[in-house]
Amino acid sequence: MIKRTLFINGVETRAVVDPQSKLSEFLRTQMHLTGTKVGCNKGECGACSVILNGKVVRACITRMKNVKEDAEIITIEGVGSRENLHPLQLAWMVHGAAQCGFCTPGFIVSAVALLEENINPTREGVRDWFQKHRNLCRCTGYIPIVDAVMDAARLMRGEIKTEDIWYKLPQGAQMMGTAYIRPSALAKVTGTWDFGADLGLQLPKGTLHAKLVQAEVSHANILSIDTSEAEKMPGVYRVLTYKDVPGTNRINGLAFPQNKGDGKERPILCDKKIFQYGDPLAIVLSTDPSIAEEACKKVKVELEVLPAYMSALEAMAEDAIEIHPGTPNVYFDCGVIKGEETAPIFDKAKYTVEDDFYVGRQPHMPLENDTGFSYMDEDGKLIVHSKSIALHFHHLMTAEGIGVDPDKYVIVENNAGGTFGYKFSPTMEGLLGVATLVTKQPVYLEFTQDQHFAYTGKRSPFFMNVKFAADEDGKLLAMEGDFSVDHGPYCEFGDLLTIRGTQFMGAGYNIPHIRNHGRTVATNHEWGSAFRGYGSPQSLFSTEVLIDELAEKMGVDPFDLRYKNVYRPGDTTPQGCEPEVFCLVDAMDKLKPYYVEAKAKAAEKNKEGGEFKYGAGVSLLIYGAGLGGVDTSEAWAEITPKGVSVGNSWEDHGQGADMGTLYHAYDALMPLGITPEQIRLVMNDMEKTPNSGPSGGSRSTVTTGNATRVACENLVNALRKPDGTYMTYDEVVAAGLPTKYEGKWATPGTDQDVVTGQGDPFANYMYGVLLAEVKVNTTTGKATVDQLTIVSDIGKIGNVLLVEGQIYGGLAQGIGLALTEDYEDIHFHTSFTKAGMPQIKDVPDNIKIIHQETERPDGARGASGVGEMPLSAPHAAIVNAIYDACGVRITKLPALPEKILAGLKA
Ligand code: MCN
Ligand code: FES
Ligand code: FES
Repeated sequence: MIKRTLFINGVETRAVVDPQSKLSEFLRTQMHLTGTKVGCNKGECGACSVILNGKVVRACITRMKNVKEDAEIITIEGVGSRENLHPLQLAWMVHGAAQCGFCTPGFIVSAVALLEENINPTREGVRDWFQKHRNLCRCTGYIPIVDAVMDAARLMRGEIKTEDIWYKLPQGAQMMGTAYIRPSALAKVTGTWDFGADLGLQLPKGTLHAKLVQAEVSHANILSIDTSEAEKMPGVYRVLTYKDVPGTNRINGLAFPQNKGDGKERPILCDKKIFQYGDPLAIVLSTDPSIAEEACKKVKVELEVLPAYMSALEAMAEDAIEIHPGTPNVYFDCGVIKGEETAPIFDKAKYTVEDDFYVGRQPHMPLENDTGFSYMDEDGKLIVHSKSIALHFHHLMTAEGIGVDPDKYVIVENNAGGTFGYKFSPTMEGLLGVATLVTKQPVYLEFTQDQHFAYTGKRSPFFMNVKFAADEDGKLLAMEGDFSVDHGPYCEFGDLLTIRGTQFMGAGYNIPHIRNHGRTVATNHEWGSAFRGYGSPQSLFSTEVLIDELAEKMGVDPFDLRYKNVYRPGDTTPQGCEPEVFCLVDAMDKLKPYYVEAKAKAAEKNKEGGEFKYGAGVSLLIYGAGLGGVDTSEAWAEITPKGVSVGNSWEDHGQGADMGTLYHAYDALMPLGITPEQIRLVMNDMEKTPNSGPSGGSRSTVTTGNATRVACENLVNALRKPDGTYMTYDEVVAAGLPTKYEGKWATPGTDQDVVTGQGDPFANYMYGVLLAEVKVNTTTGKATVDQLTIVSDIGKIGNVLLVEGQIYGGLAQGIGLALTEDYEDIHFHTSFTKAGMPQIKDVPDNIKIIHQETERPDGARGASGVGEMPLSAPHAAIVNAIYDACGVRITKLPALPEKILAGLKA
């Protein structure tokens, strides 16, 4: 131990610390300053940034022995308070620069040091600073963050005042369509928004820490698991294996009836087999996490290692054994049969084009690792807190496996530091549930970054072969497709994902005749979970690159070829139904001048010669809002003495469910004349909030937004008096009327037929057209995105900050998907850097968003969703631009420098 006198946020403190401990641990656990977050815990993300003696340091890689006597430390708690915000905190709120908010304290602290050094930085100077200090953000695409720093600097220089930038809702105005600041922003910028690990530190004394024994091979039969040594270790409370699980020990993957398996192949704790690297084999429990960790090493596992099939193609080989004995590795098939037989059309068509495509295992990389905890409440209910974005699904999927009475089981969503879809699957709910149900003790479990990479789902790779046939004018006549989806060993939502392939290959264009066939394949790679875009980034990549190939073959401009074929009245989607609106022609008209300019600019620069080649590429961006078929949601509204409480389970990854709920509620409650501050949001606790469905499929605005509006309207209608005024809370109670009213919503739509793919699955779609401008270094092969211009049409905008934040963030993830991101190598792709997450300088500061607001008939007051559209196909525009620049056609992502270089050499 060492003794240190420290000045923390200006307060002199005497601390006794382990010299080997980390500054982040000291601040969080000893000083209870949990505003400092820990993400990677490896020095790569900047979430833990603090100022130490005037310099920004990453507290997770700063050992206490290196924190000198009398050191001055500033954490987010010392930057500003709720009552007295620092200009940076204020500007962060105004610009919507905190989405999930996990990176926010680190960024703000880092920016404080920047502005202390230079109060008048350029935008590029700000970007250089965050690059140098490794501040990563996965949500915002960085642009709102730079905007916030620039405005904070102006505030500090006295050039503008708070009133100039602070959004104030005009009296009597509706909130929808404004830049109203989200309710959680204040807590996020002050470091008081508690995530799972922060709540974990506040759990009662005696809480057990769970550590996992996990598989280190990808496929094996389990011969034995011996926990005796581990159990003998002093301080170990209990070691649990499959034998201790009270329930069926299976997660219910909610398989489609056409699935050849029963969907119950994922064990909570492995019993007979290991199906993938990272599978959990035992849970060690101790009040001391380091003892639990040590004891894990003492658990002996005897295995018979089996061949591991690390791709769909390997698992489909004739001699491959069944990963789940009794269920074929190819366990689900679906397709599209639209119009006439395509073979004769291909025979006769003037132009045909065919290619193979691959979009791989993009990792989600939220800054916050998976974290949760569980306990029995005083009524004997099992309560699990996690990052679930599908509370009611996960309840259904895990209750039987854990062995808990569904009526005595509740899931609560903790504030989440981003999920991007990985938490559409249960991760630790089963493990926590079993640990608490067996021991009756509170249990806390947090994944390290390595565990997070190893035991959370990834984007499922698609292997695709696609063909287009077109007439002499370039009108598309037919499409044929064949694709295999590598979904890892667990089928959860893999069938639905494969159906998405049939919905988005060729989407956006009128293709009268289609034959498409997709199959879902079990492999031993990481299990596939939802990832923002869910099937569209894979599908659209194939057709959005293929259309460029067709244009090249025809000798026409790819923009013009798209323009000729995009949906117009009378046209139909691959599902054979009319799109709900026809907005792509207008969107392309808006983008055209930018495209022409970009092409001219690139040609000009290319004429100058040199190492770099410049190019421009385009793609359509499309996603359907909803789960497919009829999609339902529920909410409630209740009058209280203080105003109105509004309840729903609009799970928040960071996208802004709080703000979405607030504007839907406020506008519906306007007749009551209440202020936004009088609306209390009660969200994401199954004990209190109804089944609003998951926050996936960009469905929540349409479904839960509407359910929330209906609940509030029902309340308003119930309170209306004959003279047109409204009852107060006291009057309602005195009249003996109910105070609480439900709202329900169901989208129209029909499930599509699994074999023919025909139906009308989505009430509405989100559309975009994207222009990417890139440069390629012909010496290194490295491609860089210089500029992006998007025309976005998501119907009516709910909140400008949310929508633009979603678009910037989605596009930034698209840059990663296009150029760097991967989780193919389970032993290498295990950190943000190695897995290719874009830093600020990898994302251009130049992203232009042009809004087109075509009202959606079945939207939420004209709005569709937005979350997934910007990640549906930006990588296709980028890859098309790479081809335009240097003639290298990348069809298998990511477009790493070595692939481009090999293409250049060839
Ligand atoms: N919104 C709006 N106006 C519209 C549509 C939406 O203001 N016309 C706002 C909504 O209020 C919400 C956000 O935009 O705050 C996204 O809304 P919507 O598209 O309806 O999607 P969901 O709320 O269902 O969010 C889920 C979606 C998905 S599926 C993934 S994955 C995703 C995403 O949103 N993961 C995210 N965005 C994310 N953003 C962050 N920061 N972190 C994630 O993990
Ligand atoms: Fe410290 Fe990531 S850099 S948590
Ligand atoms: Fe930056 Fe979520 S707001 S990581």
